[in-house]
Amino acid sequence: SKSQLTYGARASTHPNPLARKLFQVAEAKKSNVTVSADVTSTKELLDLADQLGPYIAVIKTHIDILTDFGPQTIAGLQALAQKHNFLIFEDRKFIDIGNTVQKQYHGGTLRISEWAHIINCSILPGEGIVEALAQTAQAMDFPYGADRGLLILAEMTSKGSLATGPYTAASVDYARKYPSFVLGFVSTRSLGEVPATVAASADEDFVVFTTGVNLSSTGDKLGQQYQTPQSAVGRGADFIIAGRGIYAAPDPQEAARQYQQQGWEAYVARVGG
Ligand code: BMP
Repeated sequence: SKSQLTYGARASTHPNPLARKLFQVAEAKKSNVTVSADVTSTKELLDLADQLGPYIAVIKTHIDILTDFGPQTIAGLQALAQKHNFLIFEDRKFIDIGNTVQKQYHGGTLRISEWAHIINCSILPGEGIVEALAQTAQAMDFPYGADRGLLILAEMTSKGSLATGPYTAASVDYARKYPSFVLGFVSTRSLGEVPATVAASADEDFVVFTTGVNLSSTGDKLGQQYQTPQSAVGRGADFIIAGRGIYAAPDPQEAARQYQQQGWEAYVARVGG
């Protein structure tokens, strides 16, 4: 699998422009950290993005938990993404019929397609959800169409998750059918070994984002289950996603630095550095 290759090598050969950009950012900043900035006001979100910006490759938002979302939220995030060279991932988890998700992705109150480089979806509705979101991205004016990508939520970290077995295998099938829009997966491990129906192409290189990463806890009271950066990267994570482990730490900047260092060391070990 391509996970033995360096980010730099994957950046130079990947067919998808946004995947190339992701790997370039990781390489340039020596960071595979995505911070899950699950705070509830624009000020907290922007302060966190500015403070942690130097140490992260991607910021993951739940934009609908903000109490004061507005144009200033987006303008602020975009300016900080430029300033610190990180990408924006809106964790909206689209899950509906094609006609509805197109309206949720493009326009509406949140205008997600205008600012989120990366989005994700559940495949419970079937293959049509991937096709619908891909259509919306492709219809956007240059340069946005080329700068948008989807992660399929192929597994979940919560206790008793039903996203397993044939569901996870179908996620791989859909990713293989829409390679120009699907960057890869949100999953707890690389999915190369999953018995999917659609065969892999020779240049297949899915990007794996792994949530549920925490250095000091094994879970929460609501069923969250954690693994460490070492474990996640060892199992195939290209980008490790940490929320409370970073933003709820006594010193979030110091925590981000620590996750960056550990995530990077695990990556270097994986590629044989
Ligand atoms: P924390 O590290 O604080 O547990 O946050 C995890 C983040 O990742 C949350 O934003 C959650 O919505 C998201 N997430 C997850 O925890 N497990 C999944 O399977 C998928 C997710 O998107």
